[in-house]
Amino acid sequence: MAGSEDQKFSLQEVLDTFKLCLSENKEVYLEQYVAGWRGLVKFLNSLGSVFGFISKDAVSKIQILVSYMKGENASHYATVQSMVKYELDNNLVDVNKKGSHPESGCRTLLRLHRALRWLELFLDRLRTSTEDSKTSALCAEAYNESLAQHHPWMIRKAAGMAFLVLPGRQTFFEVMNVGPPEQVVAKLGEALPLISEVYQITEDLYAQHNLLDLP
Ligand code: 1PZ
Repeated sequence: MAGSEDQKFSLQEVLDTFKLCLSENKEVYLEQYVAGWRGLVKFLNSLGSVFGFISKDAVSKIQILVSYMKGENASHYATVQSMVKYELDNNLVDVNKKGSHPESGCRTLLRLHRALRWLELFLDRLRTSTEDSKTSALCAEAYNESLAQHHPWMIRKAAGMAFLVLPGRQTFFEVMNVGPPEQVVAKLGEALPLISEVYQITEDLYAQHNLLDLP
């Protein structure tokens, strides 16, 4: 199948990009962060079109960030830290309610950041799950503990319905393209601390600047 190779998800690939996310002084590189999300979107797309409305939103947020990273102020969009500083110093963020900067880098990244928490919780549940665990239940639990708290009723409903058609644990592990279940579990154990660290650094930065509730 022509072109199928570049669409193929590999957990290893995502793991690698999150590994490359952190600079020596623990800044988060936007390019790698976005690359990590691209990999996750690939994975989501491989699960079926029911998840299209989710991956579309993620893609549009990725595109907003990429347009800043490639725009005239690209140099300020090298890391999450430099982006936050630049946008705040130049009043480019709608802080309390939507105004003239509805698509700031800060608020856009915050949406992905919140989704990263879901990912962390979900992957950890998968890692510790047993053969008879239901991926839909693991996913819903992780969602309710994280992203759902930021979503209105309609989206929670739609997400809940999408979760029901998630493939079972075995298929899920196969799509990850890592090898036998033990290897998937090991790989997840490797990936999780990296994802957690990136999450925590971003969370602390946003908290420090009071950015955790950006509209
Ligand atoms: C493997 C199963 C995948 C389940 C993914 C769980 C997340 C469900 C999220 C449902 C999002 C629905 C679409 C749109 C939501 C937007 O309203 C919000 C807020 O953005 P705003 O409206 O303020 O601009 N968008 C988000 O919360 C970002 C959601 C990104 C989700 C990416 C999931 C990637 C999954 C990777 C799979 C391994």
